[in-house]
Amino acid sequence: MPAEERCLVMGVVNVTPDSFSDGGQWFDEDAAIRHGLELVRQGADIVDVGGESTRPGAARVSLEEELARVVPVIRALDREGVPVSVDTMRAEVAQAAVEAGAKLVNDVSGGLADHGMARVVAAAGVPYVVMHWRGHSHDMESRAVYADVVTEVREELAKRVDLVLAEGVPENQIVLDPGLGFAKHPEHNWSLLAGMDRLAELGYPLLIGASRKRFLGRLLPGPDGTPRPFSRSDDATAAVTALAARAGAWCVRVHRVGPNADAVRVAAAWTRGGSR
Ligand code: PMM
Repeated sequence: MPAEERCLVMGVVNVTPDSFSDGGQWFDEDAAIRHGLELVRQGADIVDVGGESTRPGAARVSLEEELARVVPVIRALDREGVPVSVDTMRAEVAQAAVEAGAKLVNDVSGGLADHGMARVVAAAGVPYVVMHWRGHSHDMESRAVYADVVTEVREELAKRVDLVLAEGVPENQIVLDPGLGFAKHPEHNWSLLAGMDRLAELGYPLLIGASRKRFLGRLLPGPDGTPRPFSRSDDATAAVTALAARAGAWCVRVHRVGPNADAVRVAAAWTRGGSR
């Protein structure tokens, strides 16, 4: 991926009834399209359209249902000139999404859920986000066992990269993602953020998806110890964005674009030591 002047902002449109923070809000096709356009107005560089919830414990949707949710939204946003990515673990969905205009494939399973994915991405010639993943949502909690999370995530990502390269995806199309919250407990997520430089040593751009995740709410409990709800963790998300951008992240994936678009600009000015 080309080096960008600043960290990119990927805005999320979950066309699902059950995603963790925005499930049901953009399930209707027109609402999803309007929301994608609004995210661009707020400063999103890319809009990530997904049709399958990956919240812990979520059941899978059928291929037909996933296609019906994402393809019309991607086609409509592409017609409006919006750069769209598709958030899917299925090669057939990635293929249909690219045909509908998607410019990037974001695969939370890093190719593990569907072994045909890398080949589809290679043929499509689009960037491929390979996320660290250990299993589907219904049992990912049991897989959150690490002796040294940064070393293990790094090694497992490096193995995924080898396989993806062997399937023909060019090196310069690969983006890596530590997969915050996916088979990770809060302490694992913080270790991975603190260890971003060790992940960057693999030599690929990094995407960070911390937005509204539970580990932020757990860090900021109310006076009675109850974790803060995701609906009030957008400020914490923007703080992670500023720090991740300053640490060299290529892109952040966020639900509320405005404050995060500001945060990446602040980080860029800080890094440059100037506003231009
Ligand atoms: N997180 C979610 C969905 N897709 N994609 C990438 N690359 N990285 C992530 O961390 C990620 C993702 C889950 O978030 P949501 O369901 O709350 O949008």
